[in-house]
Amino acid sequence: MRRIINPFDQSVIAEVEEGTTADALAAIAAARRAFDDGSWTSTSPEHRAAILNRVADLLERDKEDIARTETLDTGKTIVESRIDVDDVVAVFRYYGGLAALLHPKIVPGAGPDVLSRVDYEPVGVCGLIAPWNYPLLQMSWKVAPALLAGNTIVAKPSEITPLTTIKLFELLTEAGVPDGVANLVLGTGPEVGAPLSEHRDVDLVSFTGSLATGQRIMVSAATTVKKVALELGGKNPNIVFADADVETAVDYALTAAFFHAGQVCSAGTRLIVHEDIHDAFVAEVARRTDLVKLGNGFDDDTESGPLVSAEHLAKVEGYVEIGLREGARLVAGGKRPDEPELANGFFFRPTVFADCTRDMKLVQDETFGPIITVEKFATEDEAVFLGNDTDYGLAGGVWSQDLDKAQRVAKRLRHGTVWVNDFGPYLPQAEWGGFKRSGIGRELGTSGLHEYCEPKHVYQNLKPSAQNW
Ligand code: TXE
Repeated sequence: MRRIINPFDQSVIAEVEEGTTADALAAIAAARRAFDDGSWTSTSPEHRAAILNRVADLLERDKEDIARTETLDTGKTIVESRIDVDDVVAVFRYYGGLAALLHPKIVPGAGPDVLSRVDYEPVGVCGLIAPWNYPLLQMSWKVAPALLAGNTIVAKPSEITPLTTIKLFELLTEAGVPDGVANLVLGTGPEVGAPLSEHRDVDLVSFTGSLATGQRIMVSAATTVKKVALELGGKNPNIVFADADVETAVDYALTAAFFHAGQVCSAGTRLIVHEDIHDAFVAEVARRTDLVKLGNGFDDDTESGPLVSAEHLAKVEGYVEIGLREGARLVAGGKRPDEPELANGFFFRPTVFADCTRDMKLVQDETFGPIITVEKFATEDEAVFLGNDTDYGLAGGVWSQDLDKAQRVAKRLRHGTVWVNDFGPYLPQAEWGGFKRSGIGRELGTSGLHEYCEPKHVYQNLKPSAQNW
């Protein structure tokens, strides 16, 4: 039995029964049976799409309840949680509109006596592993395309934030997903997650989480050569040129870094500012950072909630010490808040470090907390160099009113998403994922569906003739 904690005040909001490895194996077996009996796989894509649209309806029906649960479980503000549910609805509806992409494609040009087509078959049993920062959202990015493609699934949410995933799986059942097709197992990574990457009856594992766990999953998936899709976070540059609309860029710099207390894989925590505006820009970012209102996610005036757990708070605090040791200049935050009413929560003041350099661990590591590092640049080439100076490659932003320059820089950035004069939005229709160590494969968009398909070429000779062997 695990107690699920509200990170705002450490109160117990639920107790859940966790699964063991034996439960994970039972779920894999159930998913295998449901896949192999063919009854789900042989339904039409339109049938499965209709179910996804029903799931979207049910999510809308229960939106407020789900959003409140997400805020209790993660600490994020209720506004953020409502946005998450809206986005999840949009994702189910988007995939609910893509059934036609699964129809066979007739291959032209094979000759008059040949019928050639490509079928889009499901991969099989898919293991889906999600983290704690966007529990419902990140699981939904996997569940919707996997089911549309006709796969059966075994899902494991993060052990610290399982509540909205439980709700999602109840809604899948209510929407008509048959028994054995969508299986949920709660529990820890080693107990429940590891079997999903190791077991021979799992054909694909899709994982969002840390680089270290992603690497482990890739290694264990190698034994059975299962397909692997990974989203492993980022260290995302936010580049501001001197000709940017500075007031707007400051505003977005704060949102980019402090939304959900920086616990966002695409958070813009690496601010890279042109030398001509640098000092004034940093001063304004620091001033505004000190004004960020921390509090209970349910309060209207709360701008940022707590971090998710005591362990994560300790990690973020550790990075402040690292930054100070490395010689970065602390210009805002850097500590837990003073307000006594926040003392029981895992709160950390939004933090800004100036005078940062590319060799610092603070600059290179994904802190996953509300910490901005600021570096200075002089030329466009230098901005591009710094923007790409990371092992990750998930996302980045460019601020300039010279749109030719902004597009030139966007083209040269080695990141899966680049925002110009914005930071953060994504679309269900547009691919999401990382270059370099930010991962393998893409979620969302049509690529997010094809991850879960095996294209099969069927070649039929309409006039076989003697081969004269
Ligand atoms: O991640 P883990 P943690 C980053 C972020 C954060 C760090 C650590 O920097 O500080 O990762 O977070 C499951 N086999 N991101 O420790 O361990 C685990 O139970 C299979 C970035 O929470 O990667 C959970 O469900 N599964 C990120 C999931 O993996 C295993 C979001 C993620 O946990 C497993 C979250 C194993 N051996 C953290 N071990 C992003 N990309 O957005 C653990 N898990």
